[in-house]
Amino acid sequence: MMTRREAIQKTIFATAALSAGAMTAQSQPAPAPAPAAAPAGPFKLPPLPYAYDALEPHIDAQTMQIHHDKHHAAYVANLNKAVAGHPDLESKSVAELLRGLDNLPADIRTAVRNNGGGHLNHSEFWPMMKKNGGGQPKGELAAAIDRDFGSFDKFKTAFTDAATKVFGSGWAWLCVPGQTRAGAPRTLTIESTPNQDTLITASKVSILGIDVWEHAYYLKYHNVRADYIAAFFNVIDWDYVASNYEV
Ligand code: MN3
Repeated sequence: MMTRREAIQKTIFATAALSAGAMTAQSQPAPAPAPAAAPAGPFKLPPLPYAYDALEPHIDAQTMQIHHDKHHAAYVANLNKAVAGHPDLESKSVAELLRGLDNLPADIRTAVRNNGGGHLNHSEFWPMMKKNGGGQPKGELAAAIDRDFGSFDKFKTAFTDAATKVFGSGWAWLCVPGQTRAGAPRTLTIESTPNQDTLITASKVSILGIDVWEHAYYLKYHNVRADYIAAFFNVIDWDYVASNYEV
């Protein structure tokens, strides 16, 4: 079963694919992403919802191209490899596979954890950014950030701190509880996960995340993760993040 949020994201990815196609048809200066070969298997690489250079100068086009077309594509290909020959698993969503990790055959559990997690994390990550992003959220999310962190600046400091402190490769996230009673406050928290682990089994839903693997920033920022984190705030699509909060 897909959750409502997963269903909405599916629609967003599909819409993004259409608009990326539409941009190509017009005279868009930068080529829209066109992954070379669709990987064999049930899992597909979602198209980047903007051109490779859309996030320049904050995140460079070459990093985006390699990150999406090589790294994300590899997670998808390796996830397909892992479930090949398991018809019962091939029909599940990546979220269902990750929720049921403990029930998977032991010989593919780690591959699904790493590559399924990589596929899900990156699929969530791309639409959290946009050309001319940045600024601050509005509306319900802005009020929740003030309520739970004190101010936007205090949130920014806490999120930056969490992203800075991820040891090695991983992610920092702004989250809401996975399930709350109707009418209960949906308290925002900041979490981090190592490697390609997700929050899917932690009863948390990530509404914003930053990839702090070196592959996300090394070409432009080298070892200076702090500069990449600061730049990331210039590309956040707060309307999209707010829509994640309001789901
Ligand atoms: Mn990555």
